[in-house]
Amino acid sequence: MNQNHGPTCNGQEEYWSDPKTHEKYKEIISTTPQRKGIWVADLHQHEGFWWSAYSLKGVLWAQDHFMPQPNNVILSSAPKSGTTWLKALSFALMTRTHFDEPASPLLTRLAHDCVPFLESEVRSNPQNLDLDVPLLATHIPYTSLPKSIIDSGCKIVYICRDPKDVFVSLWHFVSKINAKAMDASALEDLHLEDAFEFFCEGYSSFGPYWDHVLGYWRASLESPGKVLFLKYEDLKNDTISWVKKLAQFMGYPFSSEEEQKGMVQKIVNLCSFENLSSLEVNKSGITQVGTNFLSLKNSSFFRKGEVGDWKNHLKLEMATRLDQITEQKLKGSGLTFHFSSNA
Ligand code: PAP
Repeated sequence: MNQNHGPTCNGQEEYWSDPKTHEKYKEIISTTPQRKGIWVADLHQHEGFWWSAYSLKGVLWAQDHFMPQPNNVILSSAPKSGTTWLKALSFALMTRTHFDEPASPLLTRLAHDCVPFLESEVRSNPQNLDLDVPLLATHIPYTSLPKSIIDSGCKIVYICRDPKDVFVSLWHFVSKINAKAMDASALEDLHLEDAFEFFCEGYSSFGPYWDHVLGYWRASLESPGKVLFLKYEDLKNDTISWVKKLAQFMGYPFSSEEEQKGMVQKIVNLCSFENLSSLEVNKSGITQVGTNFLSLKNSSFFRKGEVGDWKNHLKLEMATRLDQITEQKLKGSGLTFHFSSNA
């Protein structure tokens, strides 16, 4: 256990696979365009997106080997869009008949430790998939998802967020990791202005952000029964209604008896930022990314949990620029973010 509870990286990935496969992926990655971006290590371009080498190995593995169960529900997002919240809500919804609320694992485990990521925890050890709670998460863009997922009957829930808040959240998160972790070449401070340029240009982990969002948006229009598209802000504004929609979509609808007993509100309360961020496990615990790759403070997944915190960090011209990029990228798609930089 890391005594100072700072983020660490021992650089050792644990492989489920044989050394030959590992070498093959290393070879593929070594031929990709590579550059600095918003992440603690260089990013690699593959299939139109920028990835850390670690995540890219994860997606290559998933594309080659992952076979979902038909009842799997995939929780998808670009980083810092609301993944932790969506994981907590979905886990609480699925397990509400197994656990009485006081005994929910969410009270003693970080949401990330309840729902594994495909490209890290599942890739490290496919047994990390809990067959009783068929949830798994991913940051993989829609167009790079394993064909086995696309062709399956699995449902996908996607959450996105105002890019301005995503950027601010991401910058804080990466700055915290940068402080101590990873290799020496990645130890430089990441200034807000530089990070902002990277984000606008799409050089962020799993970026460009807008392309990530649009891939799932289009899929949700084409297959609304397969892909549920959520916005963090909607979930914040009307959590009860969206949690009911989520439950219905995942195939775990609330019965009228549950509704009468206040079960929806109980789940909303359990998974609220205020509740989760105040739990001991989320204040002082540590989580491992992959089996043993990177350890992070659980508290780094809970910062403010607000809509519009960008106002405290971005100059007006930065906000306006991001809004313009958003407008331009989403033009004609039917998707909008009604969050003006003057709000
Ligand atoms: P990840 O992609 O690394 O898993 P993710 O959970 O998507 O991160 O995003 C973290 C953001 O969600 C943080 O936003 P902030 O930096 O603007 O504060 C975090 O505070 C917020 N968050 C975490 N849990 C909740 C929750 N239960 N309700 C609302 N927001 C939450």
